[in-house]
Amino acid sequence: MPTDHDYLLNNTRIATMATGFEPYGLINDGVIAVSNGKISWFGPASALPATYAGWNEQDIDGRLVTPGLIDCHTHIVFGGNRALEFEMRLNGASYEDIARAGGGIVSTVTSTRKAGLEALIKDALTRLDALISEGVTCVEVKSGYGLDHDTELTMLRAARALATKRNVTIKTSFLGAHAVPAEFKGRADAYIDDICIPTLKAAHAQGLVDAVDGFCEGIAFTPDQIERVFLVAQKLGIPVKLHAEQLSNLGGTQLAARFNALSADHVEYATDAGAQALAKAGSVAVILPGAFYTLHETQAPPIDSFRKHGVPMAIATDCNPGSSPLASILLTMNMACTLLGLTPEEALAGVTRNAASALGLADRGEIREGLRADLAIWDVQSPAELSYRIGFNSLHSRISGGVQ
Ligand code: DI6
Ligand code: FE
Repeated sequence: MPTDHDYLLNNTRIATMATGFEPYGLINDGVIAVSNGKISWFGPASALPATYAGWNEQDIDGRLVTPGLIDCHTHIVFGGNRALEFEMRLNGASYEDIARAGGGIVSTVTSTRKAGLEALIKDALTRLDALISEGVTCVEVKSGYGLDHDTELTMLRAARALATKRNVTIKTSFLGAHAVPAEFKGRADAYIDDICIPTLKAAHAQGLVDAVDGFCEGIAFTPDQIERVFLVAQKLGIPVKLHAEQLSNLGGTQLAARFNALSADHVEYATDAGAQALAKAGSVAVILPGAFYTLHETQAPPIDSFRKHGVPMAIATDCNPGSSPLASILLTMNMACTLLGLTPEEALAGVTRNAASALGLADRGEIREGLRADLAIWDVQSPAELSYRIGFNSLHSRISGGVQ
């Protein structure tokens, strides 16, 4: 017998995003049965089993249903903003110049340390709500603007708190190796050993860490320093991911692959060999068009290599105050297509199936029996419309864990 929480979505077009059923795994005149927060059946109305007779029905009026969207790389917890640096860049300074002059990530660190838990939650909610309004049901949130023991933990607590304020899944990544804080200037190794690693251990002991991330870059940490953090993550049984080859190539992609990373992110300067390494490791390449756009980057990630070697591609907002002040997953999809040449189908897979893989989540990202009922319902005819429009939100409604 169905409970009050069990229902059928009738008269839908379903983009299941199941592989092997391209384009989009489309099913016309479809039905989705939701039971106990999960998808218990989906398919064409003509094949609906008789056991579903008498269930509550909702007529979706022919609208398109997709998996709930997943933003698998964000920094939405932070204090302050960096509009001033936006102005500086437009007056000729580069992102790296600003970082070296003590601005950039380190300036957000100052505002984040001052903010306190409640203000961090309140500010992050404005960005989370923007994502939710576009059908997002799962968001990854990184630390990395504390860079001291207490503030890194506060950031992760703020991220966890978001899931108690909204019907959304939050996955946390510890990004202690994001930048060298001012008090450790010129002493990156000491920062890794004395702050980053002990803080990771403490955060893990408090259940605050779902993955460990790092920034492998000339203005951040060397592959050797990142490796030291990854070895600790490995010992603790926490999966890793990496900001790799964003501004230059230091071999971060290969390093991530050696640790069977969930993902290598940015990857503008990754090579064909890097793509092969990711393919072998089963890691996802996370493409971040918002940072590419904001920094006027001209080197595009090697999309053709990822395709050729079968590396799954996810896309994400990278929502952060410096290189990607972007809280629109739909605009991200459009940018991935228009700036980087992804197809609309790759863009949708990038915020559903492949984004789930980038977070190690096997229970979502497609419309399939047994998966979580995380769904987005759209006022569009074809799935390509989601990537095609600019600055237009066609979300009709959203279901997270079966709850509307
Ligand atoms: N790469 C990025 O794009 C963000 N962090 C990172 O490692 C930028 C963070 C910032 O500029 O505040
Ligand atoms: Fe990032």
